[in-house]
Amino acid sequence: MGLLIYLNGEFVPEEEAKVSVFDHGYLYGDGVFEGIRAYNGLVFRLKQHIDRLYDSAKAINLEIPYTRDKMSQVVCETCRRNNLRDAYIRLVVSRGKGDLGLDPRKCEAPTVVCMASSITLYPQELYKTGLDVITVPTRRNIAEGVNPRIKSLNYLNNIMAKMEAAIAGVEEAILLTQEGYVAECTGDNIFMARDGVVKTPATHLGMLQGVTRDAVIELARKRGIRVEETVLTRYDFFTADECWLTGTAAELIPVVKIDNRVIGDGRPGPIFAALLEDYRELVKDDGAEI
Ligand code: PXG
Repeated sequence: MGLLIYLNGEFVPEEEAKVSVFDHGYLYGDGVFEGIRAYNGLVFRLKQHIDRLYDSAKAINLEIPYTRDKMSQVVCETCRRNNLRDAYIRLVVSRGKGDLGLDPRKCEAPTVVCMASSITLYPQELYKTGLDVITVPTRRNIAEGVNPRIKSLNYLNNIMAKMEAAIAGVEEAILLTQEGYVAECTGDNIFMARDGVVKTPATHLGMLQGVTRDAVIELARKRGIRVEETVLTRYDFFTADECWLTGTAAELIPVVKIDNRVIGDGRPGPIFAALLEDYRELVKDDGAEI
């Protein structure tokens, strides 16, 4: 059976969930979105995702025509209507239907879509063996352009990086900032551990402030592990004891090779393993009820 999609105030079968070709989300990538996950009837950190959606919209001067409460209800209702207790949820708000010019003022009203489906998990094997990643030529957008803090519908920067990783035959790409500091991966944040200290790039360098990233920082501190949000270079990662990525879909996934340098002993490390366990516990009760 097909999915029921929330589209501008109605639930419609997926074959009928259609958006105008004049929507500026389609024509220009003018819009914002969220990727959210529900575990056993709880939408993980829904408030943080909704807040980030509204912040992204604010940054591009897009007024979402719903209150945050209403938007949260839309997310839960979409799960309910599709009988999903474990789900991957996509919320999309685009500028709406306009004319062929760029001018967002000509767009009638934002298009609001919510989709929820069962999640396709990463192969379990990868959590044991770890990923092989590279740094790619495409740099992360500069903050003075489309700020990477905005989860906008324009993901070409990340898609170019993903292609470069695929060309090199590896699973994921690390994007550097314009200055050459490590920023993040194409759809995940990045962490390292060295001598018992956990480090991750500071968000002011230009990256998405991941909900998973924030949760992992909290979990590490709860364990009494020192966490630094700082400026990190490729060298810091080459010489790390451990490295992992964080994201809604991946949760925490280990990295064992960067630009052909083996990280630590080439196997997922103990801090990663402890934090993944903590995270999997956290998602059991840190969420909004569907
Ligand atoms: N950085 C970027 C650029 C992202 O797009 C993250 C980090 C991790 O953020 P969260 O809040 O999820 O911890 C993201 C979000 C997918 C997919 O289907 C994933 C994202 C975006 C778009 C699609 O895998 N990740």
